[in-house]
Amino acid sequence: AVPKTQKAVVFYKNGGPLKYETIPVPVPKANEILIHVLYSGVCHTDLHAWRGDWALPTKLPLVGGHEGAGIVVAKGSEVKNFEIGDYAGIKWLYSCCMGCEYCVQGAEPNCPDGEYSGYSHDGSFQQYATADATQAAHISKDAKMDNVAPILCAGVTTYKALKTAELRPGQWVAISGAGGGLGSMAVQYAVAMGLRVLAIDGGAAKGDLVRKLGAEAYVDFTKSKDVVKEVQKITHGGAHGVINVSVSEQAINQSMEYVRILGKIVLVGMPAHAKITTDVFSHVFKCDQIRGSCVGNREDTAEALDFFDRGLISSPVKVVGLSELEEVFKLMQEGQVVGRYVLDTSR
Ligand code: 8ID
Ligand code: ZN
Repeated sequence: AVPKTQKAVVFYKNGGPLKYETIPVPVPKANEILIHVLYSGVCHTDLHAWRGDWALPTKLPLVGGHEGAGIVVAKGSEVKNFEIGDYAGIKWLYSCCMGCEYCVQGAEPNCPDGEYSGYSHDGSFQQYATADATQAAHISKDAKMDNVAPILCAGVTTYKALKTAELRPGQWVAISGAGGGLGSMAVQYAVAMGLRVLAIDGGAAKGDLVRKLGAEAYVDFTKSKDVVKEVQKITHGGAHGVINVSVSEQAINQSMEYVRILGKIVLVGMPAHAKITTDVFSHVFKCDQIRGSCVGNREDTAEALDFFDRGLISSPVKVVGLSELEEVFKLMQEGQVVGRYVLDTSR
């Protein structure tokens, strides 16, 4: 039976206390499923949301989280695509209108009427969360729940970002911020897609991780005298594509310099108030392209999960209790998270 109350992490103002408290279990609307969230990844977006880093305001009070993996325990009257007992995932895109010009061409994350889990709709930092059944992810019964959780945002997002870069097997992709949550997924999807990976991040622990995940080269931005020159040297002329998943304006601007002639710069990480500056002359002469990439649609989600199901992606997770979210945010703020933290909602 579904309980009436549950544990959640709630904040009442941006940057305010993160309260581990007892709140009511939400009741699913006609279009929703109720998911018993077993594990939730902690994405840097959750930290941005709590701090209020972006121009887009969050709902308040808010239960954050958008990488939730769990079991369907109840469903609304209109739901046809999930049964009780199915495994389901909570993604960043809670819902979209499905009818606008962007939705109809599959650009669901770009819907102007989109709602976001853990941002405008209470998310996965609670034991029971509601999800719009159309957007909720279908998770295989064979999946390990703590490992599959990071696929729902970090995996989907980096897989889609790599598609957005339109690279060919054998080309170099630089992944800036490679040792973090998104980065450690990006390295593996890139390898699985036949790309050569140059990873950029800071410190020996992240270097060890990205090499283990298949990166051919590692540039440590805390040690390198000149990141741009080093990347250009290793790749013999610059990376064909760059996936920017760092939370650093400087790193993003460096990628404009070390990208190869005709290369593609994909923007994914969103440091607060960051601007990209580019020299028009070199932009024109290089004919490089800057492209934004925002999570993925339902098809990207199913494909990203399929790579995981086939054993091509392993999640470098550390599991801690839901009650420890504040400590995870602290480590993340300091750039100390290697791979992904996943919260066990039972403790
Ligand atoms: O759809 C999207 N576009 C999307 C989806 C999910 C997340 C965007 N994001 C955004 C988040 O909001 C955040 O801004 O992507 C960014 C990264 O999220 P994350 O991977 O969850 O964060 P993390 O685990 O903290 O990893 C960030 C890494 O960047 C490194 C850090 O060391 C860390 O490993 N980094 C930093 I900070 N400065 C760097 C630099 N100068 C750097 N790496 C290289 N060079
Ligand atoms: Zn995320």
